[in-house]
Amino acid sequence: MSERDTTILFVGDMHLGRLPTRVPDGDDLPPLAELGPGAAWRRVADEAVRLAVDAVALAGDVVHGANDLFEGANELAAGLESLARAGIPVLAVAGNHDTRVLPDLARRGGITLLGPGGTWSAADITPPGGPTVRLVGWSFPEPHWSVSPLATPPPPPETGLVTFGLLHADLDLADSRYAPVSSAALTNTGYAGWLLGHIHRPDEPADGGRPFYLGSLSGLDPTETGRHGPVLARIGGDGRVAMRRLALAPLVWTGCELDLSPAEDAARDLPSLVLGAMTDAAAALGDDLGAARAVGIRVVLRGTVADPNGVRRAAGALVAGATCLNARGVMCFLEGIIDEVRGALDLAALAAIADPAGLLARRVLTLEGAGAVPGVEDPAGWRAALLRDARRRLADIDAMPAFGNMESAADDEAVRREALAAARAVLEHLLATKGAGHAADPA
Ligand SMILES: [Mn+2]
Repeated sequence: MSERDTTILFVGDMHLGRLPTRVPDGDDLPPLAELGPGAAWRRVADEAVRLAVDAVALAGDVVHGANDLFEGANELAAGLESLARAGIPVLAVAGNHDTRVLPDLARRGGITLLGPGGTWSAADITPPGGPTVRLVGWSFPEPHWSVSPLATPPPPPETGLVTFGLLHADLDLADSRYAPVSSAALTNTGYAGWLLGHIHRPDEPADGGRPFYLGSLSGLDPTETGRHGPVLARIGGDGRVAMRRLALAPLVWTGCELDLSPAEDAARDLPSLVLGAMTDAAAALGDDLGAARAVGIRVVLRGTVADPNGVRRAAGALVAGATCLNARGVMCFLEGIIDEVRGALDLAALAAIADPAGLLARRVLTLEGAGAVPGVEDPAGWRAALLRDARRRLADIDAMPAFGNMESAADDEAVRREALAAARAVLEHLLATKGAGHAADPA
């Protein structure tokens, strides 16, 4: 029996050389370079040294691409130097972004590349006093690769030796051009685990030898929400494996919804309502906040308000003003506001008159599913016809190369929501311009 556990720190897509998008210029925020992948990687190296791990393993897309090569290579080198000083080996596979760059960087030293050119190769980690752990990896041979990496089988696991697979691939998408691979087939290899790069949304570390995505090391844009960071694997002498994610990302993204219906004057009160929502969103992060230096928050506005255009103007001013607040000692900034508010309209009264606004109001009521609509004999039948028409138009848009596959997966409910939002927006605009026209026309 070994005297101690073997530990490996696994790192997902870093995209070194890139900077996070959608961070406003604000005096209160740390500089962008302190919030990006380079800063996240420095933290990983520091933590690896502090924990005295036995190896660091990188699952591809380490460097973003040839355009950011110098930035990326410099950032990588900073972390590799401190790991080398501490005697911690670094192993990696290449992804679709660093197919050519990573092997070149590995040749310069500091990284052992696994699976060069679409082969499988293994490296053993043999720390004194700890159990030996084998890493088996496969690297992208070309930026696009439509064949499963398992077309050539990886070496079978050896009895009594804990083996992990390290791979950059697209799980369970047979048509993918990014190394499509089946999760069941990976699980069937009998490895202790498969740690994957490519998809930036992190999964919970999986047990039972099942594959899971490490996720991007630090969220690169507002869609990359949740807890990001490396996964620490601890392997006991009895072969038991424990994995947990360390929330080391310097920048955390989150979102929240704000219902404006109860507000007395939503446009006037928007700044304080948004600040309240941001404070709640930061508090709701809990442990996901981890070691973050900044939090980007996207607020979705919902509800029915008297003055939707006033709300829109107030929202625009808040976003343009790089709104920041200090919550739990971390700077939280307003990344953006998604406006889904509706104007308070007397739709039935509008629909009773057959002018352009009234005809639109009839459509809105019908799409909302009203049982009776002024001027409409069979609302349910018309609703079905409206949706058929909307689907046909969306199919036309979908056929245009620039919008390919945009809405092809949309179901009837998604089409109804979109059509309803569009009809409401046009109706509100029509009424606003009509009102302005009247006011400017006293004679
Ligand atoms: Mn990636």
